[in-house]
Amino acid sequence: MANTLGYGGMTNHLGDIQNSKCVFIIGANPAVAHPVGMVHILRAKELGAKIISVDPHYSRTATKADLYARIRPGTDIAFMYGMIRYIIKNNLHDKEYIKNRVYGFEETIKEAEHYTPEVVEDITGVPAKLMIEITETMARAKPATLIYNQGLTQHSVGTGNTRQTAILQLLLGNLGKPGGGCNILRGHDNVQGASDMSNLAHSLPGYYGLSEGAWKYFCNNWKVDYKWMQSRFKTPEMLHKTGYSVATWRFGVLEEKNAKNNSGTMIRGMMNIGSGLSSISLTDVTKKAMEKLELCVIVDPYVNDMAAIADMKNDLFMLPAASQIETSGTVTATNRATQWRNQVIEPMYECKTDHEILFELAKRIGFYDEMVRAMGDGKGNFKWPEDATREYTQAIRSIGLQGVTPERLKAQSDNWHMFDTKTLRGKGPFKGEYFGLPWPCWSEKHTGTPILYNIDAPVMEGGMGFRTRWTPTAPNGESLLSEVALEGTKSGVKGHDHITAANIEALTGVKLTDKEKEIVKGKTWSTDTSNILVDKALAAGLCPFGNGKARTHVWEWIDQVPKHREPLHSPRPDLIAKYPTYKDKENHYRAFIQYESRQNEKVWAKEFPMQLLTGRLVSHLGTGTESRAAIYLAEIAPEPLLEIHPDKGLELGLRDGDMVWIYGTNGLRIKVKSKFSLRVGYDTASMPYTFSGVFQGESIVGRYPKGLEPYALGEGSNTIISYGFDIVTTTPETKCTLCRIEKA
Ligand SMILES: Nc1nc2c(c(=O)[nH]1)N[C@H]1C(S)=C(S)[C@@H](COP(=O)(O)OP(=O)(O)OC[C@H]3O[C@@H](n4cnc5c(=O)[nH]c(N)nc54)[C@H](O)[C@@H]3O)O[C@H]1N2
Ligand SMILES: Nc1nc2c(c(=O)[nH]1)N[C@H]1C(S)=C(S)[C@@H](COP(=O)(O)OP(=O)(O)OC[C@H]3O[C@@H](n4cnc5c(=O)[nH]c(N)nc54)[C@H](O)[C@@H]3O)O[C@H]1N2
Ligand SMILES: [Mo]
Repeated sequence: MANTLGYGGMTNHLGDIQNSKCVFIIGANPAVAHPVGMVHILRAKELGAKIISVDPHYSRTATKADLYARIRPGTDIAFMYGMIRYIIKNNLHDKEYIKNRVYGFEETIKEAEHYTPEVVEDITGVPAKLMIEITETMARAKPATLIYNQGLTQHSVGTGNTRQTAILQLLLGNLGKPGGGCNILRGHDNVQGASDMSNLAHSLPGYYGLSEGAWKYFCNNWKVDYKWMQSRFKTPEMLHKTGYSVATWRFGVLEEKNAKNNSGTMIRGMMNIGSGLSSISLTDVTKKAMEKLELCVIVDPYVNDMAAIADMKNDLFMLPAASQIETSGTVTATNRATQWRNQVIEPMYECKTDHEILFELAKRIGFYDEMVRAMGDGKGNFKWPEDATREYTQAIRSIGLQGVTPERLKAQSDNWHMFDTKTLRGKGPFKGEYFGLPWPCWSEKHTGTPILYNIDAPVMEGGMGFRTRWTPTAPNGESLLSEVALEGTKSGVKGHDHITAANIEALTGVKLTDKEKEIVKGKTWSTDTSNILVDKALAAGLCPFGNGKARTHVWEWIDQVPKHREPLHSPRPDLIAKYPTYKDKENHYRAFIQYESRQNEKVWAKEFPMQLLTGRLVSHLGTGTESRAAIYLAEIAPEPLLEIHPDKGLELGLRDGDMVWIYGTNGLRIKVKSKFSLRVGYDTASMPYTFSGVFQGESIVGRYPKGLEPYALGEGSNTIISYGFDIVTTTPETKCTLCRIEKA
């Protein structure tokens, strides 16, 4: 899911949570989704930390919390503004930290002024007294950590939510501190690696963006001609345009009006590698789009559920992919740490690894030579995956991967026992290294960075300020450079801009030789592949990307500070006028995406009075394609259950366990078994999203190839999840769905 804007993952790491005095969990359920990570949270609790859970669902995590607030879905920005306002009014903020390291707080304070405890209670449904108790507990604990996940991101305001968490932690001076930070517990195995490598539609690898400079930099690394690269696209401008996302491609198949964003063409073919497809909201739209395609190729070790749902004729090909135990290479964890994974068995039967399939595809299309040119001898003789690892780590300097070599990773992964699980510090031969060399790892001598933005550590041990990624000065003339130096800085420099060939001598006080000058001419720390600029900066105790202030006011964005906006399908129509959603977006990942036109289409809550939550089960993963095919896991959770409050259930004429129809705002319905539960509020129901095999009440199990039917079958919630997408990333607004429930 493309919800990463530059830095994703954890600022700190799981073991470090044990240093926390308060663990504030908002929109995450680690007891279910990160059971191993949860152990660290429980250890922190044993050591005296207070646990807080803010969640519309009384989750398994919430059962371990000292304080639990049942929040209305989609109102977290308002809730955190309530906290921010209270913190300011009661002088609980870290003034010194803000003065030294943060830009734009006045704007935050101005916006927060509106969110009195009463206003917050009205919007969020959380009693004012409880919000205040939570804020007091969080603000007085030093340090406090903040954990979030999909409860915050799958919203039209998802990006605003995630910004708001960082703003709250900046206000309390908790970012860049052991036991503090914003810790996003990420999803799949290697999802951090996938976003660093940029399986994303809006950037080249390493968050370099799509500018001409970025393309030229990568073409240089890949040893291909920039003009040749341009020639691969319909027009040269298309190099710089954000592509379709996993959520929007369907509109590129179905809606003619989007062709103008896509060089005048409609999408006619699709190759899907490792996405469940039914994981995206509006399953019927995906189905229609697939049925219209002229060619559809699915690369998957299992029968992808969408292949069974869509009614395709002779135009669907399923290529059996090898699983991850049949291949080797790097995987990057939620804390930016990379591990080397060894192949356990050879690919079985006729399946092939993903990279083999991609190489074969490149050969058929005719760019295999260019694809492998930067590996090994450049003539097609290379060692997989070591040379591929070298290629990407040496190119991705923006997040400091250049110190992450296959040799270091292999040695570490073979010697896990030589690392401390709480601090990640190595022992014996690994003294001076953190496990997984969490990025940035600026050189082969660098330790890796266990905690981002920590100015109390020297740069060679992972110290850094905030990035100066934008400009050194704000439009109002205020400096965006930090007012405090990084520990161990030699030249007396406090805040400074990112390191370039032009400023290196002035900032470090070191003279470059003529030869060095020639090599780094026109380069910056992130484009100088000789690492001269980075090495000189490190030697002077400076962080290559600068030492800036965190920016809470983003002057070029629609929401310059986060704003509460009612979900597209709001259960509180009375609040829409006051907190309306965004204007419709003409070209959002190449598709026309509705916001206000959808919100105002009708009073949705009249016809669809219930909110539907969807989330995870311990025994199934994602769409459940893999886990529902495992007989023992299927036995634990054989079908989806809809949790519904007993009062609501009785009002609807249900008895516990009755089958119900759930009607969605898209005109579709699904049939599931009810389960009376006090985990949900009176107006909210909850179900897992991890099922397939039943579509709108009908079994589709006969559509799977014989012998390959999943054991656990049931309706997928995304058939009826409401329309809606994040304003920046197009992540579906699955966490704010309205529905109507009736006895079946
Ligand atoms: N067993 C298992 N583990 C998994 C996965 C799996 O499928 N199965 N999937 C992995 C993946 S890909 C991911 S991304 C992670 C996801 O991990 P999580 O995000 O922790 O899991 P979710 O169940 O999606 O949602 C978390 C919580 O957010 C709450 N929530 C919903 N809406 C809101 C809201 O508006 N505000 C607030 N404050 N809370 C809200 C839900 O009630 C739920 O308790 O899990 C990973 N781990
Ligand atoms: N309603 C609702 N919808 C959601 C969510 C929610 O909370 N609520 N959560 C969202 C989130 S956070 C996520 S991450 C998505 C998850 O959605 P997906 O990523 O679509 O879910 P998975 O089931 O993990 O699908 C992965 C697919 O890859 C295949 N696969 C596994 N290993 C390999 C491999 O090595 N190679 C290849 N080629 N294929 C492989 C699997 O068999 C499966 O078909 O769902 C999203 N959708
Ligand atoms: Mo995810």
